[in-house]
Amino acid sequence: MTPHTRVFVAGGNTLYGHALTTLLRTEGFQSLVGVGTTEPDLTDAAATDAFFAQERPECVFLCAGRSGGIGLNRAAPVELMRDNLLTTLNVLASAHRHGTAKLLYLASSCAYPKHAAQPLKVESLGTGPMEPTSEAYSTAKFAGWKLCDAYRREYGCRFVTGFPANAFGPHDDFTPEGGHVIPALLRRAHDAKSRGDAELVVWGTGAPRREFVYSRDLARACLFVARNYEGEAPINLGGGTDLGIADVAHAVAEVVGFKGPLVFDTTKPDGAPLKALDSAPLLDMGWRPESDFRAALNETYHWFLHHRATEGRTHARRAV
Ligand code: GFB
Repeated sequence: MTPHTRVFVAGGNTLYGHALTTLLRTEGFQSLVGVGTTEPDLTDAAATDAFFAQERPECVFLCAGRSGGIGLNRAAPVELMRDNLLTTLNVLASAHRHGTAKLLYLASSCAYPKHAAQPLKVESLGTGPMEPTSEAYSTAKFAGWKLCDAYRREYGCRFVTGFPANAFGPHDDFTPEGGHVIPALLRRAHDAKSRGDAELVVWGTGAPRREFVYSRDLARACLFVARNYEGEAPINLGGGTDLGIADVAHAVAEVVGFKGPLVFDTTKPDGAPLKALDSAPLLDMGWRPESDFRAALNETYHWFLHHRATEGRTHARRAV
């Protein structure tokens, strides 16, 4: 990859996509295609193919496809699965047809078996049932990985799949019902403080643990993999911070300045008990995360404060 490589961040208006586009610009990439409104509707096969025929991207980061937290996965499994299957099918087909040299597909850690040994190794993929609350979406992401693999085996395409840890950061979905735990709690803690609420409601028991990666670190890991990884096996994109949900909620309350007690709503699902990735292959190649969790949480909250006016019109990661 050189600064003149034609790069397409498919799903540029997502959490991952914004972080990647910002990083690529910072790194001096001058030939980004399909940025902003020039990105076609990737659920439309003809529009996607016309875009690839015209722009002929040499490197593609496939971050497209709607996603959301445990609440959205329960509320809209059809929309999430369809959107991810369609965008992935169309982008992979056009990338192959128009000679994209390298493609990194971003799957999801929820595609791992719910009770696989932790930390999660890629070898455990497909060895057991997935977490039911997000099964439709996870199945689409699993299928995306398998399709990348099939293109590699049948046509020799350099299509690599990355499995990110739970990411957070600027441009996330901060809606209280649809967002992932960190943006949703930041929003709810902010609203609770503004209203003077006595307590902050946290979903579930607070006992589950998650590995969190800041979107800026994830973008750096994606670029590192695009530049340096040619393996056939998928690769975990973690190296983040492993935390209990109750601890996350306390950190969020402190960052927002909410002083009241946390109340755990156990009528809401906990989801998988633990999701930590084994990212040794990536770390052994020399990549390292740079962000401090607390500082990243602070930055994310301040981005939210600055952008909350536009929050209703957020990007692909929105409630259906
Ligand atoms: O972030 P989250 O929805 O992702 O939930 P998952 C993580 C944990 O936070 C769960 C708890 O145990 C939730 O019960 N939690 C507490 C909350 N308060 C809240 C809240 O206000 N909102 C949310 N959303 N959670 C997702 C999958 O599962 O992981 C997605 O559903 C995707 O498809 C994503 O794969 C990476 O890790 O549980």
